[in-house]
Amino acid sequence: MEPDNLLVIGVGGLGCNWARGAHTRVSTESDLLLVDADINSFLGASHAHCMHLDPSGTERGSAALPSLAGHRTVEGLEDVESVIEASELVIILTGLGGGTGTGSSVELAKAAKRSGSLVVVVAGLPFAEQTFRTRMAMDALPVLESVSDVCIRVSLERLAWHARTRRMKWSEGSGWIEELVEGLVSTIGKLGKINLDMMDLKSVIRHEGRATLIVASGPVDDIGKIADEARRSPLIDISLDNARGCLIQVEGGPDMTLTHIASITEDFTQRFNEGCQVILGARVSDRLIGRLRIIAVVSGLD
Ligand SMILES: Nc1nc2c(ncn2[C@@H]2O[C@H](COP(=O)(O)OP(=O)(O)OP(=O)(O)O)[C@@H](O)[C@H]2O)c(=O)[nH]1
Ligand SMILES: [Mg+2]
Repeated sequence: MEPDNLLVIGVGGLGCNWARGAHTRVSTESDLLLVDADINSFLGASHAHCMHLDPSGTERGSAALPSLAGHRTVEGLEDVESVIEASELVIILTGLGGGTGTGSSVELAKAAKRSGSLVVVVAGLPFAEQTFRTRMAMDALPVLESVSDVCIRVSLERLAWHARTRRMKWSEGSGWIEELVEGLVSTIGKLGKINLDMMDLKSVIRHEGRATLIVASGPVDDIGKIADEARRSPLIDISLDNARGCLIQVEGGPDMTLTHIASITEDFTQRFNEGCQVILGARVSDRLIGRLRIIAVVSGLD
């Protein structure tokens, strides 16, 4: 796949933060589009395509008005159409509950779908005490899910918890959002030992039910622990038991063997549905000597 066939889009303040951080890991194999009404979201990202939703330049957001943001997005689509149309896979990162992310991400997902792209959305869900924002997010989710191929819900609560244990910032993705995007792009965008492609991803996500993405890593001599971490890693409360589809990419250093690949896959998928469709890929990366990393799309969840 050509590099510019992969596009990372950040929408709204939080989404742009996440996208800027995640894109630094995949800048050679994907393009970046930032969408916000607040020009501060574009600072330091001169390499990015930017869609400024407030042409008059006086506002800092969409004043918690998703419909306004949605409307402005549709009006501005023409300027970014060529970037979206060139992409086979579009990854949209956003935090729901504000005006821009909530309203604009739906229109961007629709545009990407119309141009035939596969659309993966990573949607942050507000903290529990943010009741108004949570209500707004919950209203938007079904729409977002209906216009995307995979919609991954990320609880900001859990992300913040992960951030504390990793000494990182949830607003910058806790390290986890970056890993997720890097995993997706490297799974789909690069040649591996056993190559996976877009058709494999499409085939896995067609299973009915919810889908989620998993990233976990650890030393190659403790496969059980990596599989365990993987099963616990979803950032939203959802059980993987009985999953009906799974695309799994195992990455390791040059010391990785086929036995490693087989045992981690077996361990990770042991509680999945008996008839679960498992598609396996593997990739060698010099940076991972002595370690294994798995990235999985798990679908058909109850
Ligand atoms: N507690 C807390 N939550 C935040 C903060 N910033 C963002 N969030 C959460 O992230 C969600 C998305 O926020 P933003 O990305 O800033 O919103 P936006 O899409 O830019 O929307 P507008 O600014 O209203 O146009 C919110 O609904 C909150 O749940 C923050 O500073 N503190
Ligand atoms: Mg904002």
